[in-house]
Amino acid sequence: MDSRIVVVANRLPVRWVEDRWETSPGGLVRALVPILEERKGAWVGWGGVAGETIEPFGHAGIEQIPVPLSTDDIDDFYFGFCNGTLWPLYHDAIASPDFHRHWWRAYERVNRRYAEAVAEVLDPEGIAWVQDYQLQLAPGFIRNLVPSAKIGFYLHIPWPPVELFSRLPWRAEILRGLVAADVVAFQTRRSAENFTRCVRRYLGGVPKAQGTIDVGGRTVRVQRAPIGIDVDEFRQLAASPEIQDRARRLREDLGKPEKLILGVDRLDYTKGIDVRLKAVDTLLAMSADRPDRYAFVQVAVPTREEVPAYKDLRERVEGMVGRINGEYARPGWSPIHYLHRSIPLHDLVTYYVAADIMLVTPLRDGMNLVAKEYVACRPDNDGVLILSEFAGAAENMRSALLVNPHDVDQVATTLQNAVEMEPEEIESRMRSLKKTVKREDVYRWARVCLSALEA
Ligand code: ADQ
Repeated sequence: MDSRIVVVANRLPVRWVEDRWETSPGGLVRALVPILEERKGAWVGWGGVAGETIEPFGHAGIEQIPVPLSTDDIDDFYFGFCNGTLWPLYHDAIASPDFHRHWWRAYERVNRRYAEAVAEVLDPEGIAWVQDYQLQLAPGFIRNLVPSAKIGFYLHIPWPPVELFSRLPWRAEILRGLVAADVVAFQTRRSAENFTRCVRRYLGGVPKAQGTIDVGGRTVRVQRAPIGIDVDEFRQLAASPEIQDRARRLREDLGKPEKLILGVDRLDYTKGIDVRLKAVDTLLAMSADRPDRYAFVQVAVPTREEVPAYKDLRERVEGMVGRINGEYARPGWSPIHYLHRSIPLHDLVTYYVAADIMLVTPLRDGMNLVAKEYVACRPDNDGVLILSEFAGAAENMRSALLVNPHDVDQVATTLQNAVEMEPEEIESRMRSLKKTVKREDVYRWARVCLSALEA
């Protein structure tokens, strides 16, 4: 019989809505739920309310094991070490990472707590699959508690180059935590290579053929497994008459622009939203005779607002939106429509369907699912994707218009090219992008990762 799988992630795949638990939206959860149901799996993660202890419960055929986090844990572990140290460090130090010993102690303490919760439910030969940068010490702690388990780790964000990773005062501890896993997997080849170099430099690991590395008397597999989306879900929604109709009305509400340009992101400094606004500003300046040919919609989901760098970014972005609109708007028309909120899936897909050009310009991104969602929402093979070469998605989505987001002039010129692109070129690029997105969907990702663990 297949052994039981325990997924470990910062959050549970459910959220408390009014008076009951609901499965959280998102492709990752949808891809894993059927696998976990079939294998009588469990999911270990935080329940979402600080200071609350929740007993394990069943939901969607999965045993849900909540890990309690106090307000101090949230401050020092989540906002502190995870999002004040690791997030900026792993994203090319775009913002300066802060190093605090009390944050690190909280990271250790909380990782140990997750591992202990896993050990409670993991069979001796079972599979533990640990997700993301919040839990890099968990594989090591789980290994100590359940030595014969199969342990996998997946990093959703980039693994930085060795020169940047070296700054971390606890670099060896983090690496030791990770190499206790049997398989350590990344979004891109580049991340996998960076990680291998770090293990070699700081733990004396010896890389072997076929993506493995010998370290501490064990062989660890280092895998590349790019994450994807549930393509059919987006495709079906996008093709539905209701959404098509809503998209038409949205364009009318926006003043029937010739070209509707879209950005959709968490309001995060890694996403390059400010770069995008500068490029749109430049495009408007280049079309001074008829700027009202364009409308730019930016949907920005509030995120980590307790972290100072995120507050600064919000002020900067909103200041730019105000300045650009102030310069170009006329009664009844303004170039930028800025929505600072999370929107329901139907609305998101309506924006994807309505947009002629999708601008995805992160300064660094593990993968970027927004780029894939846009492609899946183009049933007629129209629409142009402009994609940063620093997003993991760029490794395979070569038919997008690739840009260096640090080069505002290049982004603006590329926007201009997208505006003028012939329909034949648009179609052939989109067809090729669709093939890639379809091939590397989230179900394949889950299969690839789990079969490596079961090998
Ligand atoms: P994120 O940094 O959150 O994910 P991304 O991959 O783009 O980035 O995923 C964002 C998700 O949020 C998408 O599914 C998108 O539809 C949704 N979303 C964005 N804006 C929204 C809005 N305004 N309203 C509602 N939904 C919105 C991290 C890494 C990425 C990696 C993913 C998955 O940073 O690099 O691709 O994990 O591994």
